[in-house]
Amino acid sequence: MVLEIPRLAIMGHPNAGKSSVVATLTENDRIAIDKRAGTTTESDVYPVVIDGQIVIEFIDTPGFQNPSAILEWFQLHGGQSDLAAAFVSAHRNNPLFAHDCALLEPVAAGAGIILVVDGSKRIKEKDRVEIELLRLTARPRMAILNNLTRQSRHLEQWQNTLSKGFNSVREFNAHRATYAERIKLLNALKSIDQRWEQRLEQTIDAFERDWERRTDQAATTILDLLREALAFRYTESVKNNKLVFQSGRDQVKAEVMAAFEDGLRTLEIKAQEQIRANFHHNVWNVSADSILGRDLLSEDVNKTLGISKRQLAMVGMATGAASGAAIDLVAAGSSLGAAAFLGAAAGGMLGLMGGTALAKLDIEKAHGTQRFTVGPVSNPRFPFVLLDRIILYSARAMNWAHGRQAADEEAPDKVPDKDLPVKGFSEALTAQQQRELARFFSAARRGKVYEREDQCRDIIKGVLRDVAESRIDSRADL
Ligand SMILES: Nc1nc2c(ncn2[C@@H]2O[C@H](COP(=O)(O)OP(=O)(O)O)[C@@H](O)[C@H]2O)c(=O)[nH]1
Ligand SMILES: [Mg+2]
Repeated sequence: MVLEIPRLAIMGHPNAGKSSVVATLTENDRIAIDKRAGTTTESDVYPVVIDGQIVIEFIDTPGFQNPSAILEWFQLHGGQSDLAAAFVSAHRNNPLFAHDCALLEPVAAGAGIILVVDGSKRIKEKDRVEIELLRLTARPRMAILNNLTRQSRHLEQWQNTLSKGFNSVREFNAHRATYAERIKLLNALKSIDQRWEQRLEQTIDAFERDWERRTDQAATTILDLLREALAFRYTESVKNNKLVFQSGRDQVKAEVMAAFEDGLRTLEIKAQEQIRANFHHNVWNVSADSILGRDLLSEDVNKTLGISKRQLAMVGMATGAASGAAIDLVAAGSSLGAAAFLGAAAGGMLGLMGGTALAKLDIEKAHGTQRFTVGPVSNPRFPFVLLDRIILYSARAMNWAHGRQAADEEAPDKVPDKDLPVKGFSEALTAQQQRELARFFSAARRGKVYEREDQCRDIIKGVLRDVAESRIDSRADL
């Protein structure tokens, strides 16, 4: 059976946050927030498309202008079965009512209603008029308290007033709402009107399947990143005549090391772009002082993320030190620990993570040239750091409300950065899970396929699900 697509008109005062609510519900961060003044006379339809099918439509309406004229007419024509439709057909050709018709048109055409109010403001007479006239439309309707300035003084009064005209009244913050809260909102809507139950059920199913698929896709991106980053090497052949003096050799070493590090950074950025697209983000800024704004290879990131020394030692034992921890700082023959070399060349900063070299530098002599190769990563903590960082990024992508957009960083409710998580995610895994990942890492370093990769995928998906449910980052401005 093909059911009609649910359509919901988002109504309310100008500046109540209607467009922000639509942006969050449709995961569309390109909707113009704040641009449409109260004079706009058209409604914009925003469909949600999953698998090429429209599963729900939200209609961003112009704000109410003169609701008392509509209410008066409704009260005079109380006998009509569908007041919104009757109002529109009676006033369609009257320019004086153009705005009111535009406003009621989606409702007249059968849409359900979501009224958005700014719960931080005091209730005015105009609000009561709107509530009453929407009640008279007899459409499935829900009211949303979008608490713009986080004032709770008036919330209870809003709840009481709204519940007179609406079957469901919910707090829903357009800037903070997560996937789970979006689903809860649709579920609440489903239960208020039986006629809508089935179609919304279908919509919710589609949302849930889509989210599951995106979580799986994110896990694929993360596994690919780890595999590619851990197998990554950078090689450059240099003519012997450039290597006669120590300074020439030092320069080449610094260059290949820098190129190697940039290669790792590029792989991370590629994975981040995939994650961002997967969760439909086009505009967002990551604050420079967050752990996501720092350089991947900085000591800050290394200190904050990854697993503890103790855990690392246990994991190292479990994998028979195959992680390569043993080879750092070795400077023998043509093979130099990158840290040892950098200690001399760059003050010991570059290539070091937690006092351990990131990777090994090999120099192979051939006819008239020398081949410098850096990689693969030998630092045993690095894969856990890289994993934690991409999970942190995913957490942000999963939980960052699309209605918030990027320009919001000056907003009064911006959460201070001190709420940043101080630990990585991998540290909270069980020893067995860490060992499983460590085995995958050591296979990846050798460019081998890990036969139990599915277990790693499950571990990563488990972390992503936790992150989406506990909204780890919507509190912290990552
Ligand atoms: N702090 C905060 N600001 C919000 C929230 N929702 C909307 N706003 C801001 O309120 C203003 C009006 O929002 P908009 O969605 O354009 O309202 P509309 O006129 O009803 O469509 C914009 O500056 C938004 O960024 C919210 O949940 N929290
Ligand atoms: Mg708007």
